[in-house]
Amino acid sequence: MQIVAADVIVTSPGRNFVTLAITTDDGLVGYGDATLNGRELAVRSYLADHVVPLLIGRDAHRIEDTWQYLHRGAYWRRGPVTMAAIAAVDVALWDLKAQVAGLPLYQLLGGASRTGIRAYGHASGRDLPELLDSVRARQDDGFTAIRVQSGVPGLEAIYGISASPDATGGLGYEPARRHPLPTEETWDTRAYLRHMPTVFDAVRNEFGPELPLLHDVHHRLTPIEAAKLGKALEPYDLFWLEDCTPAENQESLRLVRQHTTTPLAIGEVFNASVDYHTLIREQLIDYVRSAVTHTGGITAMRKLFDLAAQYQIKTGIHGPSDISPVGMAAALHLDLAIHNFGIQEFTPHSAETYEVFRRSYTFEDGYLHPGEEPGLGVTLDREAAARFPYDPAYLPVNRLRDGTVHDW
Ligand code: KDG
Ligand code: MG
Repeated sequence: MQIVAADVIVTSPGRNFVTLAITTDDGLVGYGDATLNGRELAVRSYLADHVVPLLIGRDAHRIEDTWQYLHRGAYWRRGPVTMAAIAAVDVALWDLKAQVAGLPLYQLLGGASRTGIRAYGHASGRDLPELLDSVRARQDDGFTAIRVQSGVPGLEAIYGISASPDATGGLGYEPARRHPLPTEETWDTRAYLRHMPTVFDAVRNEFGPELPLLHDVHHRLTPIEAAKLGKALEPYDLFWLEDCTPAENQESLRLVRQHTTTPLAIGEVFNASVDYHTLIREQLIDYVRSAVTHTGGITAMRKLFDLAAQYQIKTGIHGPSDISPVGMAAALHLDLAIHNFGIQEFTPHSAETYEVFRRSYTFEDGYLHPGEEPGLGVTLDREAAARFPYDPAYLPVNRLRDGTVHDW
């Protein structure tokens, strides 16, 4: 099975996506997601200029060899652009192998370990009444686990709550704004730390003790601030507290862990398993948050998850709207097959996105399933994609009240 073509397709059906389509001499096409929010064209160039020429003529069955060839062969390792590019090649090759086998991809990963993939949805509100309505709306959608993000009095905009209605008319999640320059937000740690326990108190009072609740701090706290928040939220029994500190300082999680039993999830900005070495070996986290799209594809994620499993650490694959349906499908095949599955983030895409990407995965009664089509079960309609040309969009930048740039 020889690779005869590899095309990088950048399309913007509601938001920007980068997709790699690998064609074989049998006429099969495999897809991989290489979307890097706000830096899409860097990955397009990495793929088109430096990877595609190396793929032509290669045996598409040699997945591990191709992964190592692109990783070790580049000499320059890791980094989000490189690892998103390698991920796209890897997922496209797994898609092809499963299509040739006539099996859904999860069967090649060991088969199903469960009947469905529990997903968590996003609830958000600028104030409490709006947030409580949003939690109800997610329950009506079928979600049985819900991430809670709330506005903070005195702060105009904050991560997790869109400044404007989304594609579906609701107060959406999408943080990337179509603007030539990033928008700016203001951050106040003390106001946030004071407010969040009151939010979870209200949500627990309204919805009772059973509903699993999650929260994303989005890298904004120091270790001691994160420890304080984890401790303050203990009475509300969170499923997880996500990215409580800028996690690249792995050792800082020792301090957080020492002070709180609130479960911790980290890793959506990581792109290699070495980013987790201390976190996993010292059991400083409970959930690994990498995206298949950003962490080297199925080949690398499988190894990472197997390492985590030995330390009773589970998975919570990153699944925001900037992971395309191709990246989402790759996550679902892994989720179904691995033993140490925890939960899957799921933010349904817009109708325009689903015009471009035809998918076999389903969401029903709170559970996702990748479907039974051979391969990944997602294809891209090139004519539809061409109707939505690339449109620059950036994630916001965060500043403290005195103007200092802060983690967003
Ligand atoms: O591109 C950035 C988003 O993917 C990120 O902000 C989403 O934190 C996120 C989440 O947990 O989904
Ligand atoms: Mg997050």
